[in-house]
Amino acid sequence: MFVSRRQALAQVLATGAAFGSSLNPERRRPNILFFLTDDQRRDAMSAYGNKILYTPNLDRIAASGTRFELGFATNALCRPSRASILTGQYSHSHQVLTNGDGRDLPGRDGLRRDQITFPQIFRQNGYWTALAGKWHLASEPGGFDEYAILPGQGIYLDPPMIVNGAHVQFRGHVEDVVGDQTIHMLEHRPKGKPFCMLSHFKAPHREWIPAARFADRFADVHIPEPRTFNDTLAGRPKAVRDAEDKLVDLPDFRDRGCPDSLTRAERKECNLQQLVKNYYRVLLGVDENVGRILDYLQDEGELENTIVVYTSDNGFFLGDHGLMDKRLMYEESIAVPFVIAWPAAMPKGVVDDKHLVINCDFAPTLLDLAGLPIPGSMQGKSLKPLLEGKNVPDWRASILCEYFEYPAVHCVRMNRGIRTHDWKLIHFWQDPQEWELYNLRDDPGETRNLAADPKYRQTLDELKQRLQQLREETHDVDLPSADPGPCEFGISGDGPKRSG
Ligand code: SGN
Repeated sequence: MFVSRRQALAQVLATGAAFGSSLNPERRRPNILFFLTDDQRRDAMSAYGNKILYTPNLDRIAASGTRFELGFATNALCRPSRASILTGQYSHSHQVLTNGDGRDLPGRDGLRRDQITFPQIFRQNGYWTALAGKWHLASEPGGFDEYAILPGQGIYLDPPMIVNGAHVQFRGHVEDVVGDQTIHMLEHRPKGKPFCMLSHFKAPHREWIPAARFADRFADVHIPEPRTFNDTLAGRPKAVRDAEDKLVDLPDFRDRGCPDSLTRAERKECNLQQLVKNYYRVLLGVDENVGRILDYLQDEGELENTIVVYTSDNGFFLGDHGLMDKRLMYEESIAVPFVIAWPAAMPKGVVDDKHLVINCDFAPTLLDLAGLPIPGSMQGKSLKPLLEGKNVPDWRASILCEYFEYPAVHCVRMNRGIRTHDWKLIHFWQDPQEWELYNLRDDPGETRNLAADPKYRQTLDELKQRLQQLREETHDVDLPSADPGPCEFGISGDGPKRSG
């Protein structure tokens, strides 16, 4: 059962009485367990209301802490978002702007080992730090005592990994391997130190290959069409209409149940069924392995004093607006699961649906909760007062999102924008420039672009100004806005779309 903020505050005071001081890090330094998935949208978890996908272990984390309803990636792309999580900075500050695929901006590929990250600071302060799973940040992981990473995107079956610099071949499904590696590292950790363990699953990233034991799940389930499935994209920028991310064109299921003989309408529906079912199946593997890791820590008596985070690098379109993939600034693409629990010291079962929180907030929050100083380079805010159930009247009223990977797979042009509680403004800032404006209260599906409507001129101007302010506050600079020309990467990165 979920509790109100007032009840949460009462819980903090009660916990404080029991433990001496509720969030007093001197009591015993908390461990950190950071779960990160790849492309998991916010509602792909039963605690967030999913009625088809049941994720009891992910929900366990939510039940033992705070689940944020307004948690967002500031860049809906893997590598930049991961860099934001680690550094607490926006993409334009950490400068990991793209995945490095396609024509990248020179010198801006991957995270440098000298960039300040939260694991590095935990390590400098006596923590044992480790990483298992997807890294994708090009460089060798810095700030870890131990690591076992998937090279690049990793693969689903029998994945090779790089273990502390050495190439090792593993057998089995990638989520089980990441679960095993996480537990193995925790078992062999130096027991006299607190730990900071990052467990980064590959799922539910493309190409959605589930472990054999989940292959038949949802076979008899009909996946309902999302409310914007048949969005014609009328009134939307050419940049949106031209993006190579239309679900009907997804070729992945041609040999997995959606043959070429289908009509376009049939293929779109077939792709929806196959995509969502397989996306959910690979998440069942994550849920099970998260459960194993939590059980291990519980048996060890460590779970109570471990701060557990569960989140994803970005969201994903599952047929919304007729699309797949992410990169655009619509809700499904930027909204992520955002859960933080510290059973020994923080209120349990809290739902925060008021505060806008972002991936840059994780690093300062974890440092703050552990009583460590937050470096000035970090641009996110500590969520500690929110987690304590305190009222923070001057909390941020808008967030900045950005995207820079063009031309590249899916051909989504560079864009940036801001989201407030009620509005969203999106700017495709390279020539020819285009704008989108949505009223999220009246039009939560983001289908009516109001940018050219004279009635909303004042709102548009105010939001433009606020976007500019946010950029200035976070030291963003203008990049060349010349038309970058056509994109020929297509929906699979191998040229213009293949289906007719
Ligand atoms: C691959 C995928 C794309 C996906 C990018 C980025 N194609 O290129 O669909 O957008 O990764 O994903 S695939 O056929 O090669 O899987 S990200 O998670 O790294 O941002």
